[in-house]
Amino acid sequence: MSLFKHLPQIKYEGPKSKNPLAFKYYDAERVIHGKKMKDHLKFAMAWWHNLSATGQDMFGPGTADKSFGAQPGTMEHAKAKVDAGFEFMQKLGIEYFCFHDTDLVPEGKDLAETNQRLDDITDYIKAKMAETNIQCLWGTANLFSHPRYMNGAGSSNSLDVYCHAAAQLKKAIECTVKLGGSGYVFWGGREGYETLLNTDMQFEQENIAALMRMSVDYARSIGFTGDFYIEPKPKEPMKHQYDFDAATAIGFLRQYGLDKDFKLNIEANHATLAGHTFQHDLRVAAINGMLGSVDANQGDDMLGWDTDQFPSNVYETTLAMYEILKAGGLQGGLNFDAKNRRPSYTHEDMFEGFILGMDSFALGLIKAVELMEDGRIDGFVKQRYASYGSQLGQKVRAGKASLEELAEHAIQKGNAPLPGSGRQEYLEGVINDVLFG
Ligand code: XLS
Ligand code: NI
Ligand code: NI
Repeated sequence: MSLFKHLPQIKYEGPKSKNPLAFKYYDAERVIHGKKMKDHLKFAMAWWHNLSATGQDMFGPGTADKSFGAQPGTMEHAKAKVDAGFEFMQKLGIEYFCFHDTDLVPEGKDLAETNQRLDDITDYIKAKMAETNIQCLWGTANLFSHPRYMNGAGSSNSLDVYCHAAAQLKKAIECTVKLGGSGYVFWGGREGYETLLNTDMQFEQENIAALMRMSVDYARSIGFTGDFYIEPKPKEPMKHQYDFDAATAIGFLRQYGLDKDFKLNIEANHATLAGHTFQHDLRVAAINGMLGSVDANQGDDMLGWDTDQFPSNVYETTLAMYEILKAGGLQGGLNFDAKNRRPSYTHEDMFEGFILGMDSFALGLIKAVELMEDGRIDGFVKQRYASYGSQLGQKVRAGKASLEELAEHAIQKGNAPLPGSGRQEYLEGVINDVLFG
């Protein structure tokens, strides 16, 4: 049964097209910068937003009907979501998906029943994957929604909750391996605290690290060869989350010896909540060799929470793709951890959200390549550090200089002149030129 039969196969029609159900920039097979667009932009559908979320918020119920012809809360509905999801991805030419365990099936009366349901649904998904060229980008466990996780999972004060989380992790890893996922994500969810008055921070962080270590060991023992990712986020739902931003997560991974198995999944809206730009966290991950995957969305500067909007800001997608290209691309992909606004509640809106996001990133890719080919930005940055090209500068760079000889250089000069202008306004003009010129 087709759930989206009133909706067409979404095709590339080019920038002049006014057809809302067509791509203007995303041309999957087009080769750019040495690769097909679809290989630069491994777009993924997030099971939770696209197939499960109805637009419910704190002030009212959902507006979107995601029943797909079945009764929510049943296994028929879980299967209807699979059917809808695969039809949706095929119509958009999306080749990857991401999931939480609890997105796939309604939780049973106990873990054993939930696990049985997960076995059944992953059989069903696997069959669909075999019929299509759609793959699993990454899986994860929802260790934050159920009330038992009110204090987190790895950071919980309760050993029983900690073990329950371990059981969910074990099963979610098994599902990810069964579906051939190339990554496994840890988003901290409620791994943080509300008040230090009741919290032993060190105890909690050690426990989180131990749970990650056990997860890696188990996953490797059943043949998982992909990457684990931490997805940093500074706050929401907790006041203070331990994986605050890329730099904090990297420090944590190194402290606990997890950095060989983990990389980062950088989410745009999480970076901005941490007071950074999206590009900043991409760069921090990249220069530490930890840029793994991306949750592609966008926040709203006026709002202090994770609005998870479909990316529309081409200035941002250009600078993000610039970072990604300069880092040599993504091993992972671009998962649309994004949802329609509550008043955009139709099936057409689901398609138009993805078309917006895919086109925004495709245009960002095109413009980022132009920016690299233009060379003015790169050239300026290179020239800005040119003084280190001197003999002494090279010694500094090689870590072979001493404080005495640098001081001697300074004393001979008498006074250090001002460094050259940063020319930010000129550079911003260059960006405008490449974007709109
Ligand atoms: C929430 C997170 C979540 C993760 C997966 O803010 O973005 O959706 O991506 O658990
Ligand atoms: Ni998020
Ligand atoms: Ni996310």
